[in-house]
Amino acid sequence: MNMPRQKKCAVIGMGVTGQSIVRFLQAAGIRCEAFDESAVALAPDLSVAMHIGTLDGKKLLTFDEIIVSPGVNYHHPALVAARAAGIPVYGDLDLFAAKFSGELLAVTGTNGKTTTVSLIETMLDILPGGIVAAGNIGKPMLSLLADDAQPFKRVVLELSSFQLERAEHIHPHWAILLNLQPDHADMHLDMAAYGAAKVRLFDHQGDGDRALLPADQQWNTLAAALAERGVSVRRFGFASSAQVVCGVELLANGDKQLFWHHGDRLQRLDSKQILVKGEHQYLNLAIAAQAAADYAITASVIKQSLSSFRGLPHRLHSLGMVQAREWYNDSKATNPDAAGAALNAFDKVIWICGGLRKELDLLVLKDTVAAHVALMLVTGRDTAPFITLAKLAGVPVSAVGSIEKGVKKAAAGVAKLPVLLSPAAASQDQFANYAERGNCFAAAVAALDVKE
Ligand code: UMA
Repeated sequence: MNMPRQKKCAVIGMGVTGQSIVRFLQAAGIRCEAFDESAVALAPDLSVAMHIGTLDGKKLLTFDEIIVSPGVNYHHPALVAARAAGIPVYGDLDLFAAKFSGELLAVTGTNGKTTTVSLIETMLDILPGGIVAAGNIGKPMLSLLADDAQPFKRVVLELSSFQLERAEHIHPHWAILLNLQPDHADMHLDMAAYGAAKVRLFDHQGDGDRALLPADQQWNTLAAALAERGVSVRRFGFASSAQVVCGVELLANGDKQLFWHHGDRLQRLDSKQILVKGEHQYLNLAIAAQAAADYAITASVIKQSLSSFRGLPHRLHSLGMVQAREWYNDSKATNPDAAGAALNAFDKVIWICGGLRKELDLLVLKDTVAAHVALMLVTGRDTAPFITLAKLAGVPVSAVGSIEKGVKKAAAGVAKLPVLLSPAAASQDQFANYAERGNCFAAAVAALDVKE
């Protein structure tokens, strides 16, 4: 993007993204002012004119361009009005895409993004020039462009629907849509708009680029359109075929096997050699393996990386044996599909759930809960829909209020059964974010072991 020096930009939201945008613009000599609807603490070395309080639509109309953090709703009336007045309103992804000239890999989807991106980063880092991960994973992408003298050669971006929704120019050489499941109903107009945001990832792909899509039929039209443009389109899923190049297969003896392709050669790894739990995690690992194979990482390095991967905190992460049962922190499961995937990884489990439901339909979990849950302990604000779910699934349930009380009650549950925190809801009714909730759970579990 060519920015004339005299233009003036408004930067909306001063979290980590907003601050990285201000730094980027100032380094390019572009004037900017910052807006945030709450009081914020800026990094000590950052100096910018700040406007705190409800976004002032009239004031925003005095700027040439508006750059919006992902957590600020793109449909905020002040931003809608600015767009209607012809002012470009976009996010950090467009600024990044306009400047970054290296190899770009990008991962989107409702669930599994961070695990997949982390593993891709681990495996591709051994290539000359390495790779760095940024985006929704936590590191603002513009922070990678700070040093012009030593540009990154390769970047893998984790992209949320919010980042994609407000971007026009993203063009990854290697791109994947992991899945599309109901979530973020509070920020997108509807499910169709959420899906449309995700597939913007592929809008500018063409000859020589690579796209990986789920094997489900619903993606056939997109796959055909991309193939028509010369994109190498592959699919992933739960059975290998000519089209399905990577995924997870169920063997006749009930075991599961991860598979991916090195060129034409099929590679396999038995799930018994994997430390993480859950079919959904196996799938993320197989996809990361496919990315690594596409970038010519050897099969032995890939297998070693997958076998030694212990998983990421808050994602079906074992906290070990405490009081003769295993405890799992899956606090990142902020929607029903993510929680369902975790529940499916157990034969029977004591399930701690609940939080801010974001208007998502919990009843999709009815059969999974009936099959895998021995006791449901509901925490958080929106208890009623969880209790309805338990009743329809025929599972004993108790509303416990806090995570700490849930842990104490679970510790007294049926002997030896594992305990899973997998909320199926957002955390902001009681916590700043899912990580704080997961840490609270881990601390409560650790406290069980302290002798009084
Ligand atoms: N703010 C407003 N008005 C609003 C909303 C927010 O003024 O309506 C202000 C807040 O007061 C705050 C600032 O905006 O000061 C926060 O901006 P932000 O929410 O965009 O947060 P950042 O700190 O910039 O973090 C963002 C991503 N956050 C969101 O998308 C909500 C981080 O993803 C990401 O790691 C980071 O950029 C770097 O790229 C977090 C996330 O929860 C992990 N993502 C969602 C998810 O994974 O489900 C999408």
